[in-house]
Amino acid sequence: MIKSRITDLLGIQYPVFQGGMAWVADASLAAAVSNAGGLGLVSSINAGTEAVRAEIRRCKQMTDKPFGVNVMLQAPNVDEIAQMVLEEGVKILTTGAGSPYKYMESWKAAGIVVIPVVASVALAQKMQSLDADAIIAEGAESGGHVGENHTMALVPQVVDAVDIPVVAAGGIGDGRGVAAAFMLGAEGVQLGTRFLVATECTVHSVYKAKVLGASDVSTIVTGKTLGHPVRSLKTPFSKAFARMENDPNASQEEILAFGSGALRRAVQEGDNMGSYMCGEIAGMIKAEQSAKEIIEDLVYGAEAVIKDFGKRMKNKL
Ligand code: TUI
Repeated sequence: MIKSRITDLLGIQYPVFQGGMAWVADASLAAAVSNAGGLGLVSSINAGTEAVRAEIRRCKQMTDKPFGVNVMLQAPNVDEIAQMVLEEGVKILTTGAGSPYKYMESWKAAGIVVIPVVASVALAQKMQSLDADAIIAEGAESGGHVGENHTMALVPQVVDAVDIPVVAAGGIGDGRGVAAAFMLGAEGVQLGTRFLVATECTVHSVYKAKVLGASDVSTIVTGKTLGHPVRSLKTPFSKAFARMENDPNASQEEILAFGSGALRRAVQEGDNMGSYMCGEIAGMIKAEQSAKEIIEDLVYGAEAVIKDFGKRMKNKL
């Protein structure tokens, strides 16, 4: 059984987090992951602050295990969300897409365990100095908003730069990825894409079908020209977006308007002109499974490859 400072810090059975995916990570998914022994996360990107509050309350009803909330720092209502999580007595927070420095003092004073997602060593060190309890180092293999470094290079550099525990994210799809993350020095893992096809994940069936049908070359990063790179499945929408952002005649306003609401359209409507955010490991996912089956496959799969390692090598180490 893989235990680490992360399982101790959070009081969870397995060091496996479900990414707090925008519009996707609702109470249904988060509670299922927490009930299965991992850490479920409710996304703060939903139909407004009150909708997120309702999901947090629903999650409390659905599990008595620890769960957290992901605060997306580029959301227009982020100040409201930062206050609402205090009002709701949320015990664990992750943050994404920026620096949560503005909120750290109030969250820590309330006794919240704060685990920022970082995409660089510099931000990891800054977060440690602001009293973060752990760090999620997310490589650019992940779906959604991405940084520049990839997991294999990012995780060991962050591990060397901080003393707090590091959770690896981006490019992890099965037990082999979990084992590799631990070899790089991580003490936990976070996965989004694999949980997109969990039975308890409420995304549109078209979204799940697209992820299940994906291969290793099915994703594309768009939005670099806007300073907001996003990895998603190659679809008529993402290809049109890529063309538009490289078209000198298209204005920033036009491009932003074209992208506006696209993730929600994919998640809720299965719209072909939606944005199907998805990580590079999609090609590995072949079946819809319950959150419990996914977590057990990850944890026992990791243990199996670690135990088998000696047998697969030609020489004894
Ligand atoms: O946040 C994410 N992934 C996301 S958020 C999101 S919401 C959305 N995006 C576009 C359209 C509609 C909705 C979708 N995916 N992952 C965590 C993450 N954070 N990855 C990378 C980073 C990051 C990058 C730079 C964190 C901090 C950072 O720091 C910059 C700075 O301010 O120093």
